[in-house]
Amino acid sequence: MSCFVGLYDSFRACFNPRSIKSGRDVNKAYYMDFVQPQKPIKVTITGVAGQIGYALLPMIANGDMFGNREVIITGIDLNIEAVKQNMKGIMMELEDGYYPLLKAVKFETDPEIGFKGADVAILLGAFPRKQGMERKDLMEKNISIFKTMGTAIENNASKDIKILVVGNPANTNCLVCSKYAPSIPKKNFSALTRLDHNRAKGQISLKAGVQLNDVKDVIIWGNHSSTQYPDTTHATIQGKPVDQLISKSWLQKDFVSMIQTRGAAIINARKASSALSAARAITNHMHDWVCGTAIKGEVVSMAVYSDGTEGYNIKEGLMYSFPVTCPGNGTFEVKKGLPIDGFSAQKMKETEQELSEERDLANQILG
Ligand code: NAX
Repeated sequence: MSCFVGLYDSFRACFNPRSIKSGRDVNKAYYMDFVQPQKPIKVTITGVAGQIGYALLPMIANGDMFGNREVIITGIDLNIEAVKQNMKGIMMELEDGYYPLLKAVKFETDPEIGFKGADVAILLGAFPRKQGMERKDLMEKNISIFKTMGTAIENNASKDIKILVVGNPANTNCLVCSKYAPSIPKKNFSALTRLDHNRAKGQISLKAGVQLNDVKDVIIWGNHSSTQYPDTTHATIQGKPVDQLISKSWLQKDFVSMIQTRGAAIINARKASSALSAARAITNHMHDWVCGTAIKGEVVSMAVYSDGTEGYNIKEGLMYSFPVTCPGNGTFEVKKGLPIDGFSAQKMKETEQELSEERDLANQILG
């Protein structure tokens, strides 16, 4: 009998995971080797102590952004006592929130430390427009912030980092940031227009009285500003072209201006800007970019670097919002070959013009 036991033990030693052989904790080893084989994703968020940060952190910690991947979150905000106290409180809440996927959370005030090894960056921190402030003054303040962030990313982050700029003017801030991180490919930078995309889908579904998932292929072109063009000419409801169910004049007038001014309407109602819906859109954007869209080939909107190959006659070197598809390996493809009617072409040019002016102003400030 004892010889059978001995034989069994030696078989077990041959075939069991190295954990057993080396005396490691078997359950932990099983989890690390098989259930959670990938390293945690390091996410750095600037402006984390603001209102979007507060809504966003639980979504990331809960796995809404990266599925069942573990995350390490580093928040960056200003070196001001009240902000630091706020960050301490938020960290305590995350510790108390029972988030098994949250491996670690820390806060920093120095971007050179906060971006060390980052795989993903979400840039919320920006200088807000104050009453009576000139566009040039606002741009100056933000250029200095995004120059600092770009430099810190260049010096410290993973070379494969994915960057999402949210702080306004988001598209041009993103362009400035990319300029100061020249070793990171331009295709790794993006600015948020997913909130506008989600708003557009939401309003079409409400108007038509259908489920959100029934609405497909809405597109946001251009800048995250009041010149953006929410385009429904390729969109469908339950597979039918939208303009078969909703009047073209509503789509071209009321709908376009409603989406363009939705942010201001929320500020009027709430006396604060969008936070919950912004956090949700940031989560959708990053999820789709890193993990892929829920439906293969689904069109979503992302502001990305225009390199002139998109085929929509958009100037090179802008962060312009295009329709994109995300296959799920951390890449995106601009959807090409969509027919553009005269109305759309004009709207796409108007928003391109604004982005072009913002870029020229930024370059003029940078000297
Ligand atoms: P808050 O004012 O609540 O928070 C901003 C935070 O950034 C503050 O905690 C502040 O201390 C911090 N901050 C400022 N300068 C910083 C710096 N240099 N380094 C690190 N932290 C810094 O703004 P919130 O409502 O959270 O919005 C954040 C940004 O998102 C704003 O610029 C806002 O305009 C922009 N938005 C962009 C949207 C988009 O779709 N692209 C939609 C939502 C939002 O309005």
